Formats: sequence, C-alpha cells, structure tokens
Amino acid sequence: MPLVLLTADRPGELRGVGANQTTDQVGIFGTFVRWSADAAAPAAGDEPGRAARLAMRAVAVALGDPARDDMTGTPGPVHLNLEFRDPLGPDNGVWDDVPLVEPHPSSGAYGIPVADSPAPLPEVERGIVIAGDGAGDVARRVAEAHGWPLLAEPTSGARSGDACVPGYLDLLASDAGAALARQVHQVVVIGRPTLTRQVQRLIADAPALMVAGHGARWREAPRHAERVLRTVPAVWTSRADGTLSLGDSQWLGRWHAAAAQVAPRERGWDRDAIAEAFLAALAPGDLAFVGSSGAVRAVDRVAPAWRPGDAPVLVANRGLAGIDGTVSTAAGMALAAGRPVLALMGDVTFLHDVGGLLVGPRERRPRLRVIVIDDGGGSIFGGLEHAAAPAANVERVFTTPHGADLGALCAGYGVKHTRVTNADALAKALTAPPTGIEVVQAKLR
Ligand SMILES: Cc1ncc(C[n+]2csc(CCOP(=O)(O)OP(=O)(O)O)c2C)c(N)n1
Ligand SMILES: [Mg+2]
Repeated sequence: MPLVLLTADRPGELRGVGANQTTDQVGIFGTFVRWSADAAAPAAGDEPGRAARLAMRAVAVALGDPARDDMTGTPGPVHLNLEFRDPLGPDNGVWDDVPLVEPHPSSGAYGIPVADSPAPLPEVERGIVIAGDGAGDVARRVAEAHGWPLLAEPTSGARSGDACVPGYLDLLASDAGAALARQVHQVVVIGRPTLTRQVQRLIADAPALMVAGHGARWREAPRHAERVLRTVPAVWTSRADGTLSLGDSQWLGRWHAAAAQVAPRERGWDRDAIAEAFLAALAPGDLAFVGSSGAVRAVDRVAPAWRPGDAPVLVANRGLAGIDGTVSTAAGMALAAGRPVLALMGDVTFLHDVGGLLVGPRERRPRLRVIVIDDGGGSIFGGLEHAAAPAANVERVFTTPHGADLGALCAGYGVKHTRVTNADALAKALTAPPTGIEVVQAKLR
C-alpha cells in the first residue's frame, strides 16, 4: 500500500549531542521501506524546488509506478525524515477546526492486478487455487476457468462462486480431505495466505507451485515456487480449449462431495457462533474489519462462499498479523470510507489498542461497531503446542487473562457498551447500523 511517512526531526546540529527529545531516526525503518531520505532543514540560499523534487520522488516510489520508479516498481511505504529548526511555533495562517477532508472515493480496485502476459498455466486436471489476503476476485475466475477447487481465506476478496469450497478447513482436517490433498498436482497461490497450517502444508507439499502475490517479491515467496509473479496473467482466467463448465470437473466435484460429508460441528455459544452473527449482520458490499488470532480464524471456519458480487468487504491486518492498532485501523477504515464499519476482534486485541476508542471533540467520529470476543485472554495458544507447558505457566505467559472491566473502559471513553451472553442478544445488538463508536462485548466465560 503506498504510504509516505513524514517524520519531523531536530536539525543536524542538535543530533548526537544529548539535546532533549532527540533520537536517531535517520533510516529508522530499516529495510521495511522502499526508500528513505533525510532532508536538511531549509536555509537561506537553498536551491529552489529542492523539497518539491524530494516529495515527487517519494510519491513516485511509494506508488511503485514502474514507468517512473527505477527502485522496485512495487508500491509500498517510503520515509522522508525532515529536519526543522526554530522557530517552530504557529504562524498566523488559518487552521481548520475540523478537517474537512472528504472520504477518499474507493477506486473499486481490490486485489492483485491482472496483466497481459503470455504465460499460461499448465493445464493439469488436479490443480487447486489458494486465495490469500488481498487476492481479489481474479482468484475465483482462475479457479472457475480450470475447474479447480478454490480455497479462499475470508479477506481474499475471492470467497465466492461455485468453485469455492468454504468448508475447506474441516475438510483438510478429515481423512477424505487429506487424501484429496495428496492428489494435488499443482497449487496456484494468489495473494498472501497466512491463516492455517493446513494450507501452508498444501503449499509446502505442492509438486508444482505458481505464486502471484501482492507485489510478490522473491523473499516472500515459498522457495520452491516455479513462478513468482507480481500480477495475475490474464490468460490464467481462461482455458486454451475454453469449453469446461464447472459441472464437468470431476476433480472439483470430489472436493465438494467430500466437504459435504464432513460432519457439522456442535455449535453452542462459542467463538464460531459470534463469527456467524458478525457475518449475518453484513449486507453485500458492507465494510468489515477482522482482528488477528481467533477472530479471523473463526470467520475462516464459518464464512460461506458468497454469490459473486454479494460478498461483504472483509479486511484484516495480515502483514505481521499483529494484534496492535486494531481498533484504530477499523476506525480509520470507517473514516476513510465515510461508511459504517463492523469490526470483530479478541479481548486482548481490543485492550491492546483500547486508546483507539478516543476521538477528540473537534474530530469526525467514525461509525464503528466493535464486537469483542471476550474469552478472558489470548485463547489461541490453548490450541497450539504452547498448551503443553504446565497450566499455570501457560496462563501467565500465553493466555494472559486481564480482568479488565470493558464496560467501565468504554464509559471512560464515552462509548456505548453492550454486553451479550447469547447468540440472540448478539444478533439483536447488531440490527441497526452504528451511529458512532460502540462496543458489543460478547462474553464467553
Ligand atoms: C503486537 C502483537 N503482539 C503479540 C502478538 C502475539 N499474539 C498473537 S495472538 C495473541 C493473543 C490475542 O488474544 P485475543 O485478542 O484475546 O484473541 P484470542 O487468541 O483469544 O482469539 C497474541 C498476544 C501479536 N500477534 N501481535
Ligand atoms: Mg481472547
């Protein structure tokens, strides 16, 4: 995502001499930015246009415009570190009270770009398409063109259509699913899958692997990938003979049949039930944000395959899959889009960024409803190898129960709070769209 980070710094003469509030921030983002530059404080006699040239270059590199950028051609963050010298106080200019920035109109372009390229996919029978975060609808079209099953993570933007196997997690965990997985000849990965070990194993074991990723870079692709592409070749969305209809694909039929055989889970008042209520509250095209850890995985387990065009827009921070900044990301999404956002996140995730609930009286308020899955800590670790340690250690180091009073916290921020302990009450709390910021605490235990 193109991003220009402007950091304000002390002027050169105050660096490295113990001046107050001065740290070394030159190149502070290391290799995480596409480019960075340190701009000296303006001085009399500066060459005209110096700052503008720097700014234009920063924007060009951030946009990853291959025509103008000889760095990487991949959009991403850049860093301009700007020196300032006294005086630093306000001038007499007019400052807008409330920023009057209109929401950015959505470009409608989501997902890996499609490009003309003469590299068709080998037309094996037993292929599979894995759509990870940010893949976009093109992944669905690739799967449908070849009659291959589509395993689409919820934030892929591709979880729709008749090739999609929404129950793939339970399927891959079953004997029938494991048997099918062993017969896969070719795996096509579009976007960045991060959610499950089953899918990572499918990729690791792939006899042939093609990757088209978000600005795919070699260092982020599995090492055995045969092709790593930044865009999806348009030819991938069609077959040379062009005649296949989905119903003709026996391979796909076997996946659907096996998925239908998997016994449905017992469903009580649990994380999956909360995720179902979250999804049920979303209309086609609605914006929603999903937190890391258990929240996004519950959505992956229970989300359906939508009809193409009918899916809500599900977004997550899958970069490092952090639990940090989650409330703020969802609030920023609501402000940027100028539309209501429904967010689902765990209790530790919520507490990590609870300060994101605060909106100053002169600022625009997002229309944001946060559903907190309150299971008394970070419960994802209970299902991982971490749980093998003695119980007291697991609790103190991994589960980290907090005992925080979410209702009191919300009250302190002037945010509406509802506590629900069953699915009906949750559904009821989600019926009307939010008018400001509100929190629905779904209490599990
Ligand atoms: C910034 C950051 N610190 C630590 C982690 C490691 N981590 C992953 S999940 C998790 C616990 C999350 O707990 P909660 O939000 O309650 O979700 P749950 O596991 O209960 O579903 C932690 C600490 C992380 N992902 N990001
Ligand atoms: Mg939790």
